[in-house]
Amino acid sequence: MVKRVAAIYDIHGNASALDAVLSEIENCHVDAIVVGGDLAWGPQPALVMERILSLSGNVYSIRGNADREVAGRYGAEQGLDDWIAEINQWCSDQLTEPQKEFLQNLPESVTLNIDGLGQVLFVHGSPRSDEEAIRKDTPDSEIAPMIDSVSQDIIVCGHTHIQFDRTVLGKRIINAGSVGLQSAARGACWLLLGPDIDLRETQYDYRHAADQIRLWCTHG
Ligand SMILES: [Mn+2]
Repeated sequence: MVKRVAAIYDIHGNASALDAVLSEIENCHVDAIVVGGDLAWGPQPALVMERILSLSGNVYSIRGNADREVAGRYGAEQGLDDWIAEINQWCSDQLTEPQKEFLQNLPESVTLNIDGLGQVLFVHGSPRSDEEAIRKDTPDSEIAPMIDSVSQDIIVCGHTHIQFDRTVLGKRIINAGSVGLQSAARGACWLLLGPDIDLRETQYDYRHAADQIRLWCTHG
């Protein structure tokens, strides 16, 4: 049983957003961090991997679709568009072999028993696929077959980059949102669990972050 857990999903190679969230997490006295997949696909793959791999304490990482694609250098052979293939391969080139092996070998889910909440299942997309989307407005009938073999009462997911908290067929489904590639929010979104469920958004200087990335891309 753990008391408080931070869930950080879809960091997508944004080191500034990750740093902002990690420093806020330090003040929350969590017992564990769940890293919910799609870590490296983005502008700063190596920085993000270094940060994640140097975290101390209980860290449970799960694999997202983009981690699979970066680690495996997915390209046109896998039916991807050219620009996605190019990003996968560029990100892959930024990482060391051990970093890629780490991504490749991550489990697809983790379950934690959290004080006040019980058994919580963490997945990237849906419980049956790392690239299946569950959104705020996905019809219950579409979600039903995705969750019918799940025994836990609470499911935490990501992948679609917008936070929500809804109940479908008796299961509470929470999307942690995205730390680094937000679709709706300005800040870095994540989730604090135990004993409550707290959808968090950490503000950071995204203009400065973008400048840093541009500088780095221009001058290597
Ligand atoms: Mn994803």
